[in-house]
Amino acid sequence: MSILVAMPGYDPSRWVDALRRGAPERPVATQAARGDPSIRYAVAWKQPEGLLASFPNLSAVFSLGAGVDHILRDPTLPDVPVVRVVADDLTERMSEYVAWRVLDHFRRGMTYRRQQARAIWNERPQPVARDVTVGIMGLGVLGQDAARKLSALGFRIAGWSRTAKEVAGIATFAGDDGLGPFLAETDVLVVLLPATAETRGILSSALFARCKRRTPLGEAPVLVNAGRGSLQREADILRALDEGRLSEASLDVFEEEPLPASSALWRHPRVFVTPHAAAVSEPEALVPPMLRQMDAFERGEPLRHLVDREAGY
Ligand code: NDP
Ligand code: OXD
Repeated sequence: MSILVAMPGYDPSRWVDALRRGAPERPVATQAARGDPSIRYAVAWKQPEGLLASFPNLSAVFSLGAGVDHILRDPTLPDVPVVRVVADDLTERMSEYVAWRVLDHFRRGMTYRRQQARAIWNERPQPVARDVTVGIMGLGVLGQDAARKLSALGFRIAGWSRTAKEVAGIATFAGDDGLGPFLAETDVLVVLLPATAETRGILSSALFARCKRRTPLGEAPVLVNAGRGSLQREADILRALDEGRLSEASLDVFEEEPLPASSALWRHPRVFVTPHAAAVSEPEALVPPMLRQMDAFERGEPLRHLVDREAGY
């Protein structure tokens, strides 16, 4: 009944310690010999291709994050359940990031920081939140929580998802047909989509061309992407900023991570970069529910927060 922690390139010690503290009876390994029959569960982040397929008694894979693209990209992934993170701790962290970035753009933080650097005293027009619509792409666990919190701050909220939904207080749109009307409402575009074959490259020139030209802030919409880097075409974002299709952007995720030093995004005056840090996975918060799931699974209960491998999230 051993647990393998597979997160190459990252320090696994806090995960291993939390697992050992929470379940001293379960052996925890960071390096398992390929084919080790004692491995029953894998706790994974970007596991090497082929590794999980080698364990004959693997029963389930637990993602270290809410996203699972890093697990599903392995073409040899065995046909076992994949569980993703759904946890208040991670959700709250993401909503903090989203509220921070939306408020900073909305209250003209970038402009005022530039002005301060040059001792410029120049008050800018400021709309109120009730006149501004935040459009959230991805109305799942994270999107809906961010929507509730932004709504409490007074913003109007529009949400876009793959399947139609009704969410109190939110104007909802779904699928290809809903995208145009959703963008027509949106002043600040917040992206909390998973990386799938369908969402790859969605943040492109074609989408920016369908966005509003002017918002209550007087300029083109703002983009905030904390979903995944594969959603965005970075050359298109830079072009949209320079051509006035986007006014500003906050990006937490990138086509290549770490973002290469040569990327123009680092230096663009209207881009705010964070290093995939919007909502970190904290072992102290995430390991206890993982262990409870393992115990429940062994009692014959179904696993929760399972990934739909067909849909890719
Ligand atoms: P969920 O699975 O709960 O929600 C995903 C949402 O995206 C759903 O509303 C889903 O639609 C929608 N969606 C998926 N595919 C499409 C599509 N083709 N068109 C339109 N909508 C689509 O995921 P979470 O909210 O928990 O997490 C979202 C993502 O956030 C993760 O996958 C991960 O990539 C990212 N993330 C980033 C972090 C960071 O630190 N930057 C931290 C944590 C997560 P439907 O409701 O119809 O299924
Ligand atoms: C996640 C992430 O998917 O941190 O949870 O990116």
